[in-house]
Amino acid sequence: MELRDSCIKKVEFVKSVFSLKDLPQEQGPELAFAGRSNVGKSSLLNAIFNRRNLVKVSSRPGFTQSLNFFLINDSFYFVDLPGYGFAKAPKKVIKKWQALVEGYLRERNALKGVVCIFDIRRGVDELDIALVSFLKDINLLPIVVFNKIDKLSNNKINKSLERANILLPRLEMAPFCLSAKTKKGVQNFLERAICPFIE
Ligand SMILES: Nc1nc2c(ncn2[C@@H]2O[C@H](COP(=O)(O)OP(=O)(O)O)[C@@H](O)[C@H]2O)c(=O)[nH]1
Ligand SMILES: [Mg+2]
Repeated sequence: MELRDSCIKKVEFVKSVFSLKDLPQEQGPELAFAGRSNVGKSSLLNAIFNRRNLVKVSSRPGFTQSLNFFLINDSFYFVDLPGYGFAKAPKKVIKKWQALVEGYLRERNALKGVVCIFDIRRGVDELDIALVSFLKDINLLPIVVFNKIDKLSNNKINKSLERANILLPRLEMAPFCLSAKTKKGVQNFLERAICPFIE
């Protein structure tokens, strides 16, 4: 599928990885996508892939524990990380999530940045802040995205953003506000955050 007006010309789902030993061989610069379950991570990936349902969108948060690898333009991976912060997840599930995601983030040399997706209505909480801080600690670039702006007025979006800016550690790249649903802000995010990274 050729995408028009996008640096993403070709997308191919490669594999789901449940264990670090099954990681695919490293390609060009890799970008991962992280966020709390239900923030719209899969929806955002579909939006930037310009595909309706390549990435499964769930109405209910699941306990999916895999890293999902998408090969872009035959040359690098985008990686959909399992969502974090299930209130009801068993301790064993959380431990496994941590080992898989933390191991991947720490050890993957091709990985250059992590898109951190938050819900503009909720702002950021301690888990979100811990994620961004951890990425900075291990020298990965956090790219912060606030999704679901279609749910708030501009005034409320600005207030939520101001508060998040105070709570988050200093960012090299200003946060992006967008809606994976209406696609507002997606083109800007693609052009400023994604395309420079892969070109
Ligand atoms: N209103 C609104 N709903 C969204 C947006 N993005 C995702 N959703 C909805 O949020 C729910 C979770 O989306 P999904 O992409 O599966 O989230 P994930 O768990 O982070 O991968 C689904 O019902 C989506 O339709 C958005 O920008 N605006
Ligand atoms: Mg998802």
